[in-house]
Amino acid sequence: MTKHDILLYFIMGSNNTLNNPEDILEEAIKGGITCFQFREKGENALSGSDKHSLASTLHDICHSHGVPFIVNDDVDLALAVKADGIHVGQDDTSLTEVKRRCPKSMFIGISAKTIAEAKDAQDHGADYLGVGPMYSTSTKEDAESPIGPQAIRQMREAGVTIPIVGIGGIDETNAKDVMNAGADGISVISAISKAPNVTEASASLKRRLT
Ligand code: TZP
Ligand code: MG
Repeated sequence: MTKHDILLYFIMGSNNTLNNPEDILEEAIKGGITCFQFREKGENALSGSDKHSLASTLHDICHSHGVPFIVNDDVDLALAVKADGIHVGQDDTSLTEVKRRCPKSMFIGISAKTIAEAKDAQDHGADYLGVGPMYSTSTKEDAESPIGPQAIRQMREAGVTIPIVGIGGIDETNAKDVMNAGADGISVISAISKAPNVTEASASLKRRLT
């Protein structure tokens, strides 16, 4: 995984869109997303074989376009579908346990909110950090209060050098501020999954990043 892979990191589960998630993913890929995370969580989330089946389908779409496919917080599923990566939060499976269970080729992302969490993840070999919420968001039911791009700047000043992607409430109006604070990319759910024109929204966000 390189810093380039997380430039425009799209996250989605079946409950983040009123449309067909396969179509949304195809359209987002056309618009230039560089990475995709399957995050099947919250109200009406799929489970069991339905979750597995959607993961496989979305993985196939990613692979046919050379887009890395990452699974959120489900090591069994990541292993079962041979995902390219796994993303875990601070309260999910520990980094040590994820590393023990997953092949070395699978990259690992960790959510971090504080400098201590970021440094700890870096010291334990995380491949990238998801830092947020940058701004207020209604997408994550249990999201904490926003920490702003300043949190990324402070992590950089404290010696965090691994790739960082900002998350939470990011859209066209604030994406550049997140990059300017030291992020290598942005991750978004609703700015893409709920856009009236998914391809155009993705392309437009990407233009803001460089
Ligand atoms: N983690 C922190 S904020 C968030 C997650 C998964 C939700 C991001 O969704 P949106 O719609 O891009 O604000
Ligand atoms: Mg979590």
